Amino acid sequence: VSRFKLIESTLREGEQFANAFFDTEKKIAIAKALDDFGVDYIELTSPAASEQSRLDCEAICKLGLKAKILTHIRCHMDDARIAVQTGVDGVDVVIGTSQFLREYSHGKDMNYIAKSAIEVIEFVKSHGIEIRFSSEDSFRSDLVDLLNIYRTVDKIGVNRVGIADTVGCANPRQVYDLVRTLRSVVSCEIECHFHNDTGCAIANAYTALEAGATFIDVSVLGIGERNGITSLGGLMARMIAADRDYVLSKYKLHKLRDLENLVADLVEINIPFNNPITGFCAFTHKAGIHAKAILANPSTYEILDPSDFGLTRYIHFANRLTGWNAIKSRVDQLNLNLTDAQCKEVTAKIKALGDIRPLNIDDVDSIIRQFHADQSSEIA
Ligand code: HCA
Ligand code: CU
Repeated sequence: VSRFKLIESTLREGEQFANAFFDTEKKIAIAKALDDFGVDYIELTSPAASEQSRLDCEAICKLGLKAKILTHIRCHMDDARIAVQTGVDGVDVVIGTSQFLREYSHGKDMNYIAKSAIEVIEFVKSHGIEIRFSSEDSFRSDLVDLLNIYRTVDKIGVNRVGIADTVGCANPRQVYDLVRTLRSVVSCEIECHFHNDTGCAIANAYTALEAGATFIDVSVLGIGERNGITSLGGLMARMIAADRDYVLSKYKLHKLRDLENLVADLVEINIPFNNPITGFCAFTHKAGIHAKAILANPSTYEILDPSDFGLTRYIHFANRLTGWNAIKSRVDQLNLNLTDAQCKEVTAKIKALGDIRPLNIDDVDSIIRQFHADQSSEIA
């Protein structure tokens, strides 16, 4: 799973998010931030989509970023001719192969799909740039049809073939089976694209890597059609838990939060509370039992180390689930001196008030300070 690469699609799939409208300046800001983070590829909206999309694609190609620039087109010569003129490093071609898309979208049969795929691929290759061929709605496509088309394009020579779970229906076992089968059929690299309608987008991406895929499509915060795709941050969380050294060596994880904030601001959303890594409580420990162990050794209750992302953990001590170890650490922070027995006593007072109403930090600090003052005056 470790040697994976990212195809970052905030500027393509992400533009299909309900709230997204990126003008040229915003696209450039996002592209630079993604490049700075270290993504391998940046995928852009088709230059055939609109005149401004074409101009923006050209502008981003001229930035001289380290990341390779791709654009995403329909499997059609009209689109391909425009794409190869933009200065991109590669083209991602997609065509629907499921019964649904063949009937209700483009209306073409598998022979026509194969013919146009060959034409488009040979044309793009003749311009000396990378080419990926992907089927849309792969998991609801006929397996024999799918393998035939992938075998055909692999023979002509493509850099990657792609599998797309366009409707988010796939589960990890189906992903494993399809990628494994495809791995035995083609010699090129395999890229995967997962929508998150049933909450499997990160798990499916991980499983695809286990089965032999090497490229994963992501977007910042997962933005995309409907509820989006595998999120960049979520995949980073999953992958750092699997191979920390590789992930740390490749991506500037300290920039994740700023990158997410940039995109969240541009599309006017908040970072979800339960977002991997950057959700506001992702490194907050609350129950007394957890706080005690975290203070002794953070790995007891943390699979991710917040400092890998330039973040810090937080021990939530102002609540009735707190314990005396958490309170003792607060006492230390306040620079006060209490024995363990006294800490236990003051913790009981805090918990008693916490049973009556929600507590804030000031409540706890006042109780501690009052208790401390009482102890000192008793001694005096
Ligand atoms: C879409 C297309 C796509 C393409 C994925 C790919 C999908 O329906 O908007 O090129 O691999 O989800 O099928 O995003
Ligand atoms: Cu998609």
